Amino acid sequence: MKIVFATNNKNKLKEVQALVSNFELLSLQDIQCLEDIPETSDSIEGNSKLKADYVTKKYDMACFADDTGLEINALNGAPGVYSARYAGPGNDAEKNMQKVLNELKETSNRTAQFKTVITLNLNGQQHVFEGICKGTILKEKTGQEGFGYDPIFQPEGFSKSFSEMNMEEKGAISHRGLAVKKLISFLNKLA
Ligand code: ITT
Repeated sequence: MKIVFATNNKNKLKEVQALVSNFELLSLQDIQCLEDIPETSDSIEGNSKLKADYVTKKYDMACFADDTGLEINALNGAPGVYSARYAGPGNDAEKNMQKVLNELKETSNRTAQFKTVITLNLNGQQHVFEGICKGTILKEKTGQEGFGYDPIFQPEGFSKSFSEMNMEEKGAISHRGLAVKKLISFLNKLA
């Protein structure tokens, strides 16, 4: 079975590719979808659906999309759905992390969670899978791996950041890893 993963984020594509073996993953490049897919919803769930629906409507293909946000408790769930553009347009990870670190300077509650919502469109039906990874925001960036907010996020039960983990370690416990495992187990039941 061939399924499009509707993402322009190469890191996400790599992470999911490493977890999937029971179906063939097509990227947006593979189907020549080179435009920016609008993410205009005010929720993570909504943007996940918008991205999957865009591809299914335009290309009539089975497709899933991932929308992810970092929710920080002391910031009332921000940056949340605005995680990519928290410090302004351009999806600048350095600026986004700096903004978070500045905002938490005076705060002792550094608890947070990553939330991924995957929407799958398959055979005219829509299915939703969620993954949550709880943790804390570190006081400074640590590690070289990963992307986005990984250098400042330490998952619960670990004493290192996501950026100090390799892709397999992160995938085993991460928000995306958990959501993708639910997706895979759903697809396995259909086979
Ligand atoms: P697509 O919409 O094309 O999939 P995106 O980068 O815009 O890619 P999202 O809107 O889902 O993806 O994610 C928002 C931002 O959240 C993303 O740009 C990263 O900065 C951050 N992010 C997402 N997943 C992450 C992860 O696993 N680790 C660290 N940061 C992550």
